[in-house]
Amino acid sequence: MIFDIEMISSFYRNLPIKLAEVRKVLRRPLTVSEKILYTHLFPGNQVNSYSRGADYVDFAPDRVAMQDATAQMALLQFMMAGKQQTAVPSSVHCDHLIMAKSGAEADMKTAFTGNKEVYDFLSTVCNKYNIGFWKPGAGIIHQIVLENYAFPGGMMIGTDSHTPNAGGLGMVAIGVGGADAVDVMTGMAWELKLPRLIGIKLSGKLSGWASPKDIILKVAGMLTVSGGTGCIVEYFGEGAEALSSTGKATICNMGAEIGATCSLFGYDEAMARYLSATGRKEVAEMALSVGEHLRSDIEVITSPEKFYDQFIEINLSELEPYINGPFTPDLATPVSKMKEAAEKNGWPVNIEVGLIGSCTNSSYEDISRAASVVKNALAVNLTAKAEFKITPGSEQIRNIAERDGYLKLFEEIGGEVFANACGPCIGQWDRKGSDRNPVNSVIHSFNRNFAKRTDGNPNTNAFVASPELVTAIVISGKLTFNPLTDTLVNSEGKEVRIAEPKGFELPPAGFGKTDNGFQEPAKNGRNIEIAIAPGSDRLQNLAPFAEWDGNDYHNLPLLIKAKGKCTTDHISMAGVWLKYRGHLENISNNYMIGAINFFNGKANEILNQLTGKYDGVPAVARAYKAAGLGSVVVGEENFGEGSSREHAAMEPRYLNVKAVLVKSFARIHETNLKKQGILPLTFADKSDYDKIKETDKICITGLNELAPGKNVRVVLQHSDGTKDEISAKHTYNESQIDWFKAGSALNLIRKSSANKSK
Ligand code: MIC
Ligand code: SF4
Repeated sequence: MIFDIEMISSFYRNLPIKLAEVRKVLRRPLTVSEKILYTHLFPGNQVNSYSRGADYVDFAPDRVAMQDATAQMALLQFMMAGKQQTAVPSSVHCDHLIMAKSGAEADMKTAFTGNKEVYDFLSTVCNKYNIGFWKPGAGIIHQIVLENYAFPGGMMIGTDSHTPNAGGLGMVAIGVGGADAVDVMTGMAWELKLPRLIGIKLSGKLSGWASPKDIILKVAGMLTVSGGTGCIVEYFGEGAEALSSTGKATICNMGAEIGATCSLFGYDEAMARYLSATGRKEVAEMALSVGEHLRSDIEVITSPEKFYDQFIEINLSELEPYINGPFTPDLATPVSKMKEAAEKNGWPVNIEVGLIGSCTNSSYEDISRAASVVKNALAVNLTAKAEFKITPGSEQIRNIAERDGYLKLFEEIGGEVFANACGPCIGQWDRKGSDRNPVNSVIHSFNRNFAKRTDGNPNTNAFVASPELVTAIVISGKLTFNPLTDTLVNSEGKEVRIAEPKGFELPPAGFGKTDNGFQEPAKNGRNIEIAIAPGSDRLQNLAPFAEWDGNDYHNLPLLIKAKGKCTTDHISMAGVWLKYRGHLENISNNYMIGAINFFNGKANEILNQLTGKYDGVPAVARAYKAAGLGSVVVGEENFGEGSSREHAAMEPRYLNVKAVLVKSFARIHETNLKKQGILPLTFADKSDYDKIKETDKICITGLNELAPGKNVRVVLQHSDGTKDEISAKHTYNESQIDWFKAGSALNLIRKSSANKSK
């Protein structure tokens, strides 16, 4: 069955007509993402030559995807909007809440019992509102979307930052917070500042140990974790066309690690092959019939510097495998330089565990190449020195990996297969003995490696590499092993080498048939009741946030001045906290507990200005709230980098934080704050960060005159009676200012639904 085939065919039918309209106005060659964006303008919006990086534009995405950890809050908000069903095809995927501990079977059982209440809630909401529900065990959201829903030229949003994975099938797919998903599911326009464009030409051809993963690891090293902020990254060139569709998806997936809005490739034969192999030949044919509209115009390809805001070229023939990390995905080290880098930085070189799979690298190609490394190693009598874990991205992939003997090969070197879920990628890996572990290293083919993200242990140094390199490193046991040049000693004491990996782009015996774990929504969900057990500690109905009272903010105590990297994992930790993702009050107890207090260098220990004592961040915020006080959070660069989780914005809202003032924001987090009614401000002069003192009371004035492009006045009242007056920037446009005034974006939607039903 092809999902939503009518929507897809109507899109392809209308594409040439819509694009002709766009061309009449723009009158210049277009890149592929411009074609997709301009043909997805919200109905009624005129085609204009919008300015990239400046104009906010209203879009109408084709679909929405949500994963269980973010869907709870998204759907709790959607339920408040008063609609009978979602306006566009939407889906929910149960993947994040499954822990990795004792292998797939046992872990699935634990998940079903432990998360029953949440799964029941999600499946009932899906039934009621016509949303596709993918049961636990079906697979990880991005892999399922690629296998079933993505189509070239389409546009989707997803409540997960790695939604851009679908760029591997030529889709503009963007990670957002739940409130954005609510916009689209309620049929409202979805607004985005028109991204700037980065063009990356891939010339040459990959060979040997180099893989698509190494392309994005290199790009992350070049552009850093914030280099893609506000940009769409487009890949093209002969090297791009030679990549499999799933390899392209890996690259797009990890574009989230450079902060990119999304990444994508133009439609090509590799995509057609993948669509056909996954049962969507009809989609491939339709796409082919309008192929020229699903790629950049030839002028763009031949003179990219003229059309992109930034242009980079990478020669794949010279590309070395990379290992990125620890603690940040942009610290890129080519494998040949690892010995030097590890020594210089004191990274522990003994690898304890290697993990492959996840939403990033679970393709048949990845699995078959990793398996060939095992086979080559076994052939020369090598055994594995480190533990090996495999997290398949979907049941479909797990099933054929088993059928084709790959899982057996992995088991031969001690590999253990986890559930088709996020587990070890999101701090949900209950690694045996990890709490007692001193500084140690693990390596994986996932995408993120922030502190605590794999096993919850801050001492674990996590490195990121391709699945084939992870496998070779597992066999050698050393981070510094370079399979291109190094030998290993085998069980007979001989020096041997591991031959280079070989794999299959697509399964020669096809994808096969399996129970894919899909639950079709009820035909008519009107009478379905959604019950949340009173007193539940997992789920809680939301109450609307209060409207802004029209007054400036005066004397707000500083809550925390965060120092250094402050990702969404620092703001609202995952791991054990995932279980409260549907309960705002409970999850607010993790607010900023990972952030480092500038004044004492400690996590979760800040001054309570009311008592003069130190306490945890949530406790102090609650104390201010109880005393009727708002508060202010201060931070540094790329604040809120990482996940799309809007809990990172709803928690401070719930705890009465009024403004977050930082040097710069990550895109999704900034929007999430705006949507929930918190002021996201940036220092006009970044050095003003230094003026913030621990006992400051902060005033933010001129809020009644809040206007696009106009700075806000912030007064820091220091406890010694002196003052500093500084200026802060914001990126609100007119309609977003209304979100602030209404108390949240959702309050506005509710008002308009209520007016319509009157
Ligand atoms: C992640 O990779 O960080 C997550 C967990 O998938 C998040 C979503 C979440 O926090 O639920 C993301 O990337 O958006
Ligand atoms: Fe899941 Fe990890 Fe992928 Fe996020 S990055 S969707 S946690 S597998």
